[in-house]
Amino acid sequence: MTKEKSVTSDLTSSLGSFTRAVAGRSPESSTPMEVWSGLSSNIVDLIADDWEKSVSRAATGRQQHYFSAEFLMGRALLNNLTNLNLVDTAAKAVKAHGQNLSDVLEAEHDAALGNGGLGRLAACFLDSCATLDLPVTGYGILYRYGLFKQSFEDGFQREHPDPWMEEGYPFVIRREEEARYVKFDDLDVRAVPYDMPITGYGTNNVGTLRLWKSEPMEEFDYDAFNSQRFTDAIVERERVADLCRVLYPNDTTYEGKVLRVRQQYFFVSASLQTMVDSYIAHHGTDMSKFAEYNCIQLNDTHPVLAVPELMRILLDDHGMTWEDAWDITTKTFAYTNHTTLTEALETWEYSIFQQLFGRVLEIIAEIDRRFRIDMAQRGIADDRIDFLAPISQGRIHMAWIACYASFSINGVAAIHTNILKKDTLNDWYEIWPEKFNNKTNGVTPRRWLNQCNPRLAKLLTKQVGSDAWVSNLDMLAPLSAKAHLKSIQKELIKIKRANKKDFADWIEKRQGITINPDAVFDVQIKRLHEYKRQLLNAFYVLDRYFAIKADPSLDVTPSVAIFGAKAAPGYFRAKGIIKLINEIAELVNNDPEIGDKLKVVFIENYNVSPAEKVIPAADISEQISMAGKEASGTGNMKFMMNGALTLGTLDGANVEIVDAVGEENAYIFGATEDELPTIMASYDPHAAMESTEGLTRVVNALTDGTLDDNGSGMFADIRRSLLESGPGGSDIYYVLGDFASYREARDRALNDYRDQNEWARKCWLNITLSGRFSSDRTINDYAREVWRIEPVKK
Ligand code: 475
Repeated sequence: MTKEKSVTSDLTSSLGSFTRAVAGRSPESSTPMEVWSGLSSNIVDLIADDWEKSVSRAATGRQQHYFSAEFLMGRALLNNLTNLNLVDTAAKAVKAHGQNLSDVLEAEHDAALGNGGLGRLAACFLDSCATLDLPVTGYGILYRYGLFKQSFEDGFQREHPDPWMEEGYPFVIRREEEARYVKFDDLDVRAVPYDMPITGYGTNNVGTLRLWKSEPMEEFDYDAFNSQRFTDAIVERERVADLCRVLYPNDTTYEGKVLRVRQQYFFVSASLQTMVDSYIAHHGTDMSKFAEYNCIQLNDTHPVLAVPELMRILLDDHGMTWEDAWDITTKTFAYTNHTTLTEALETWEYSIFQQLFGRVLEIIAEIDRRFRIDMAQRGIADDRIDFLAPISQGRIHMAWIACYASFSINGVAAIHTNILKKDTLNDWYEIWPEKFNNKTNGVTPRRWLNQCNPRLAKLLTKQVGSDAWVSNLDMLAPLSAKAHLKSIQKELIKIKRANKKDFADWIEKRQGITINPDAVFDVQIKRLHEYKRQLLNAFYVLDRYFAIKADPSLDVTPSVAIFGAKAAPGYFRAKGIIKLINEIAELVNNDPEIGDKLKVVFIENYNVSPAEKVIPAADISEQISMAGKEASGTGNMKFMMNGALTLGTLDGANVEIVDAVGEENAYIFGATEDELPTIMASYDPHAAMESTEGLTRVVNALTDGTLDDNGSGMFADIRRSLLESGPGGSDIYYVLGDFASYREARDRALNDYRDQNEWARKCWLNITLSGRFSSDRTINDYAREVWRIEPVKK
């Protein structure tokens, strides 16, 4: 037998065994879900030994720990098969059992343990750390329900629970013996870790994501169960299970829920305990070198309770002095900020901390007391000290604790870091400029190119001469010189057309909408937020609709406006915008006079796996936030890698994308971040509307009967947000002001698309010049400049 044949037959036979064990019947008569479970278990079996070795190798030297309340992992099976180079073998093995690999892959639930950008970034980072052989472990929460499932009813968003693990999930392993106890003043819980292996590409190194689950201290409270209090005992058990039951569905907004702060303390306390225990096991009980061996990255402020918790452990469990403990703590933590929106700033009511963890609050109070003395000695004015103190106005300020205790503070794109320095965190920057640094985000080219776009991956591999670009994306740069070649352009056009056909088939099957693969696919996928300006996009579509209606002979480039977005369940206006887009879709898609000229698609229940379908099919990438508001964006990078052109403002990482490809290879519009303060000071949205041709007609459509919000008042609210003055109004995201410039840029892009070869040339430049947006580059920067860790030698 040749090697390949024997590998296939091995996997065929083991897949049979694993599936039988899971399903209790032959793989031939199992459901795709059962075969998925069998194959996934089989994969864990294949990586188990490498995983074990990687974990023990990492434990001896300096390690990095990534603390995050969110990890938006998506699906795992295909990712692991790709990393292990087993996709073809698995396809054959599955087929040998009368099943089909793509059905099996489609059976997998997304692990949606995150809201959006921040959570997905954490997932990309873990992929890069594993691929780069870096000793990094992720720590988070095993939410029983991931981000809600979205459905549309009459065009309104409805939320449903997402019990993603209920059918079993072989990629997390319960580590009973590693359980820890976490104490609250009113509740003690057991924290049980579930470890997920993170395979890397082209390496035997396997990283770990440790997700904590809360359980009752004792399996049964026998006294209670044996007495009249049986139901009370059950209720108590459930109170503990509640702790990690649900992921809070807010993106870039803060909600002061007691359960949320419990979740935060729960996972950081358990994680620190295992880190400290591992340190002692390898380096002894002298804690003085803790920060030499351990560094913790705080993914925004959600894990900031780790600061007082590490102090507590060092003071109370290890008898250290305050000065020594503080010295170690401030050498351990590094903090990443992900948003400058004020509504995201995490502050907690003092009384909540009093109720939950008195000792931690005592420590925060001592940090506060010493902070005030420290600042006074630096000659800082009293009112400024009070503003920056960990405790002020009866609240605990998590970002201030993070800034004070961390040795590194970073933003996630150049423009964002500059805004932190000059504005959001300016006071801190003036005291400690050396703490500040920029780490522009990146995305993993494994999932977001190699895996989701196999046709393009094949072309790149052919052009590079090997698949080495998959773990070194800069290798694509020299290929940019081929952009002018007709042969390259032709192949690229063919690939994009095939991807668009795949997406059209997928969406037709999923939602019953027919779209033409020859139309321009114009895509905006991201959380629904006013600052991201999906409304601007929707207004363009309406305006275009009216223009075609007014002149049916208008020569337009056929296009499909594709949206994907979830709104926070309590965010009324964002839900109104979802309803609006669905109503526009209803109007446009059912008008025979419009036909293929314009279509609107709203991808229901947008998540990681639908993103993997639509990104390779996109022609235009909508990145249209009000300048200064989007910290970075990471979708913009995924589109670029897959050969879509950016239609965007000079915001977040768009600035660096344009810097990489040149302004002539993107469509940039709108007011810039430095212009906006002056503009907004005298901005009159009414005047902007009236002076922009067609815009009044569009805005009126909200309330003149053209569109129906079923009496919800949502569309009147949207109109108010633009035209009324005062809070909640005044068009604070400058939608009407930027409309003319946006329309011009989008029209120009649609027109340029007609020259297919020229368009393909630009796409090729975007693809080949996307190297710096690989999360491998980002992680190498963190590893060298912040974490100071080295790849672990094998
Ligand atoms: C930015 N989430 C993107 C991305 O850096 C950026 C905040 C509070 C509570 C819950 N979730 C959040 C965020 O702030 C967030 O996702 N921010 C995003 O982080 C990665 O690319 O511009 O909006």
